Amino acid sequence: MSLQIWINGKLVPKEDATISVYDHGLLYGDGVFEGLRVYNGKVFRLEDHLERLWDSAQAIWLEIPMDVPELVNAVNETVRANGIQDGYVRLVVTRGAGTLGLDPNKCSNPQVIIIADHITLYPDHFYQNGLEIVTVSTTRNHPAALNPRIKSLNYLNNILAKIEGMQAGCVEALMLNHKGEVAECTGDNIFLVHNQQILTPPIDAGILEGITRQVVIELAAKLKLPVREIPLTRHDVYIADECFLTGSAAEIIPVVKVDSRTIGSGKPGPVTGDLTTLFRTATRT
Ligand code: PXG
Repeated sequence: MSLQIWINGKLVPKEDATISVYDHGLLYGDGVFEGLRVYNGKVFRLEDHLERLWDSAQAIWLEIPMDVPELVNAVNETVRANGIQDGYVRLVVTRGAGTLGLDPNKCSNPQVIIIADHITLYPDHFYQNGLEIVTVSTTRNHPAALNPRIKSLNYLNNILAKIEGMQAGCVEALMLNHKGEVAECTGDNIFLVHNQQILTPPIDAGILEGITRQVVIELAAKLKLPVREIPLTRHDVYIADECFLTGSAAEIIPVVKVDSRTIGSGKPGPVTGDLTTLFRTATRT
């Protein structure tokens, strides 16, 4: 059976789930989105994702034409209708169809789209052995331009960084902010472990406030390890004992090489391992 897509109040077969070519989501990347995970048929941290979706929409003057309980129901219904046990939900709100020209006031009908599907994870060997990443020259969006806290449909900044990373043979790429500090990767937040402390850039380094990042910060308390949200440089990355990335799609993935430097022992470290075990328990039980 064809995938059922939720679009504007109803579930329709994938082939019939269409939007206008005049939609400003397509014409200008004018809209917001979320990427969520489903574990055992339940959407993980749905409320947190919806809060971020509403915050993103608020920041771009986009009114979501539903309330939170309605969207909770719609997401759950879409997951159920497609029989997704372990998978991925993509939630998209576009500005809607308008006229040519930037003016969002010409768009009258924001489109709410929910896709519930399976997800292709990184191959297992990356989780076993760790990733190699490189710092790329594409800088993370300046917060005064398009704030990285907004999960907008315009992801070109990250896509360009991803291309640079892939050209260097890496599946993820490290982006710096306009000050040259470590920001995040193209679809993942970054953490370091150094001298039994967990370090991660603060939100005002110009990053997406990742839900998985928040979960890891909460789980670190169980390990009785302090988490410090402080500005980090590439030097801090190079001298770290461990490095890992977090994201709804990647979950927790170890990094063992950055810019050709071996991080720590060159193997996924013990703190990364302990956090991964806690994360598996939190998501799968
Ligand atoms: N930084 C950026 C720039 C992201 O886009 C994260 C960090 C991690 O945030 P969460 O809330 O997921 O822990 C993201 C999230 C996709 C996809 O479809 C992208 C993300 C997450 C899931 C799927 O490419 N990005």
